[in-house]
Order: sequence, then C-alpha cells, then structure tokens
Amino acid sequence: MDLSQAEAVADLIASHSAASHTLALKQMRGGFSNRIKELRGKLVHFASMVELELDFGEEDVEFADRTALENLTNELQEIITRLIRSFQLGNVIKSGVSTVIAGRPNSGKSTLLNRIVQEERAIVSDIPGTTRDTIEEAISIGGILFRLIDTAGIREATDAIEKLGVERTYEKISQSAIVVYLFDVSNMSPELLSHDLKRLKADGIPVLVVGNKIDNLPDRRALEPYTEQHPKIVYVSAKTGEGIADLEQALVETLAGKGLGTEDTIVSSARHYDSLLATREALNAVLAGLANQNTGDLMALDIRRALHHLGEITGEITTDDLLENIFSKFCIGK
Ligand SMILES: Nc1nc2c(ncn2[C@@H]2O[C@H](COP(=O)(O)OP(=O)(O)OP(=O)(O)O)[C@@H](O)[C@H]2O)c(=O)[nH]1
Ligand SMILES: [Mg+2]
Repeated sequence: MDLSQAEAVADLIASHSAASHTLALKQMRGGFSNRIKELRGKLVHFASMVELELDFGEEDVEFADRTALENLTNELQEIITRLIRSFQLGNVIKSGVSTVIAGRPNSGKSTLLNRIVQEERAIVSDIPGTTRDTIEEAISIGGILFRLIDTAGIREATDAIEKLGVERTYEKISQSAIVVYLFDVSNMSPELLSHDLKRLKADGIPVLVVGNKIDNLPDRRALEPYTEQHPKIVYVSAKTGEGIADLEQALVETLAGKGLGTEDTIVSSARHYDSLLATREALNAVLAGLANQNTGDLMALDIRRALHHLGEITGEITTDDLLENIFSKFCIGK
C-alpha cells in the first residue's frame, strides 16, 4: 500500500456518505496511485535521458528527443489539469456540498430546512426576519452529503442585527456550491422573482429555484407565469412535505451534472491537489525551457521538480513532516 492508499483508509473511516465512501474505496484500491505512477514513470525516462546528456557535456549530443519531450509534457499537463479540476467535485463529495437556502423573509426557508432534516432545527415564525444567523445541518441525500445552510431572508434590513444577518447570507452564497432560492408562490410577483434571480445568477453558482407554499394555492394554474419564465422550478410545500422528494432529486441531479459517477479519477485530498498544482507549475517551466531552447542542465532541474511533486502524492518522495501530518489523522489504538 502506498501513501495515497493509506490516506484513503483514513478517508474511508471518516466518510459520512455513500459517495465519499466509494471515492475512498477507489483510492484505496490504487486507481489514483497507478495513474500517478504511470505519469511519473514516463517522465523518469526523459529525466534520465536529459541527465545522460549532462555526462557528455562537451560532446554536444542530444539523447532526449526534444519534440517527444514536448509532446509528453503536454500530455502530462492535460491529464494533470483534468485531475486538478476534479478536486472541485472531490472536495465537495468529501466535505459535503455546501447548499445555501436563500430567499426573501418568510418564504419558508427555515421550515424547509426542518422538513429536509426531519427535525425542528431552526425557529419558524410568521414574523419576517426570524432567522438572523446562519444555521447549518448536514444530511445525506441520494448517498451524497449535503450541508444545508439556512440563512437570514434577503431584504432591506430593519435593524443592525438583521443587517449583519443579510450580509452573512451574501457571504454564504458566494462560498456555496449550490443555492436553493426559495420563494412564496402565494406572495411573490413573477417580476420580482426574475429580479432576484438575475442578481443571484450573477455569481455563477448553480441556482435551484424552488416555489414554496403550494398548499396555499387553490388553483395550481396560478403557477404558470413562474414556469413560463423559469421552466426548471421545483414546487413544494415545506409545510405538508409535498414535492420534497422532487427537490431532493433535483439537488442530486445538480451535482450529477458535474461528473459524479463517471469513471474518471477524482482527486479528493487537498494535499494531492497542492502537489498537482506544483507539478503543473514545474511542467510549465519545462515547456518554457523547451521553447527557449534551454540547456539540458536547466531542464533537468525542472523535470526533477515535477518528479518530486508527483512522487509526494504516492509517497515515493516523503519528508518526516509530511508523514507526521498524515498519520496524525489516524487514531492509532482506538
Ligand atoms: N402554508 C404554508 N406555510 C408555510 C410553508 N412553509 C412555511 N410556511 C409558514 O411561513 C412562515 C415563515 O416560515 P419560516 O420558515 O420561518 O420562513 P423563513 O423564510 O425562514 O423566514 P425568515 O427567517 O424570517 O427569513 C411560517 O408561519 C411558516 O409556518 C408552506 O409550505 N405552506
Ligand atoms: Mg428563517
């Protein structure tokens, strides 16, 4: 078992959802390690060729084919960039999908949180501006851990404390993976809805639009103006529970669109992520060196640096600090 596989054991123990469990198991079986070792193996070959040239410094020979090295470096860059990008998803699976429930005061955000976690977690009242601080609760839906965050309703605050709450709401929205925008179908004009959504979508975070309090509507045809503007709205009643299963399904699908469940390798460790970033930087230096027709000794340095950072992932290169850090996460003897 190499270092990244050993780390996966710790992840497995700490996993809170089916998805993070699967991810840890995959890493433990060595899929990720093999990928990295393969990349590293290819680069080692070139490193040795370049270094061999150094031994024949005076004779001006080139053992390492520069074009082949460039092709390989580009290929490695592509794979590494894909792995780096996968961290966004990997991190989310491991630590939970930060999901902010936002909307105007009294739209039923706290009622919705309580309904999904099946617990009276947040205070509910008919007074607008009830929730002033954020309330967070984790729950597994469809095998994925969601961290639901109930927030203060968005409006012009009437006092200083509420104002702080609204500011915090915006802060939470900017840090979240998904925003559930909740509105009251019995008390919201389609124009105002569009206005609010325009503002939210500017952040670029996926917004799931949810119409609440459908139990208040005697005639469901009243929903049509909303649906016309935003075809993907999910309608629920946080009070009766109607539509909640659809909402949960929509949450899972919002994530699934991001590549969950594919066979692609997903990076979930911040340590691996950092090493991949450092590798990419070193490979960029190799490419720049090739473009500038740098001498072999300079290139050898950059290639070695890339090898070093790749080796950190699987433990071929380790330092005491690194090992200490990783194994402090295991509770030995427990
Ligand atoms: N009829 C009906 N009433 C609901 C529903 N959901 C919430 N309510 C009521 O709406 C009022 C406000 O609910 P809250 O959950 O406190 O609303 P909120 O969005 O958290 O409000 P703030 O914290 O003030 O921003 C309460 O009286 C709830 O009982 C629903 O689906 N149907
Ligand atoms: Mg509330």
